[in-house]
Amino acid sequence: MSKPLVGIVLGSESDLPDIKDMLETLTEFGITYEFNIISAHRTPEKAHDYSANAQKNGLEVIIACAGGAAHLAGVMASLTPLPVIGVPMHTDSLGGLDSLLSTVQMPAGIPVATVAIGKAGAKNAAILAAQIIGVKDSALREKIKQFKIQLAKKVEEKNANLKIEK
Ligand code: RP5
Repeated sequence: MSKPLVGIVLGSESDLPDIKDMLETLTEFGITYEFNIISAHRTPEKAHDYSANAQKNGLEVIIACAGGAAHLAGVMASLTPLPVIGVPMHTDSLGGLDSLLSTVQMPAGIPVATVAIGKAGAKNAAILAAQIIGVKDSALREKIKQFKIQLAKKVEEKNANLKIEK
């Protein structure tokens, strides 16, 4: 089996249900991935090691998903030259606004490409990872183009059906 290109890290097992679409989307694009539960706060040494060794281990993009005081993506980004996508997970307490702000508000010098809160963001993280890897992979770029064509088609079909119902 080929080595994973995308390293997904989750702050907690409780984040798992919201990343289903992310995993499916990566699979649809034929992108290999690995995922691990690593917490910036509960397993800080492991977070450090994972990020510091990510490039050496063959990864090209890291997707970090965390909720609440969500420092995981920032910690990942601080230790690797690889692009890091941050997914702010939904929280019961503040709806994920806490996760969004703590993921997106990075200090100058350490960017995290932050996507939307929760499931939509998780799916978009997979697409963005595909687009990053697709810069040097024309076959993958073609798949992304086709994906966008299909998205537009689905909207047009829905619009056509609406007209029939009118
Ligand atoms: C974060 O804290 C995790 O990413 C999760 O979204 C949130 C709550 O974690 P649990 O208390 O459910 O393990 O680290």
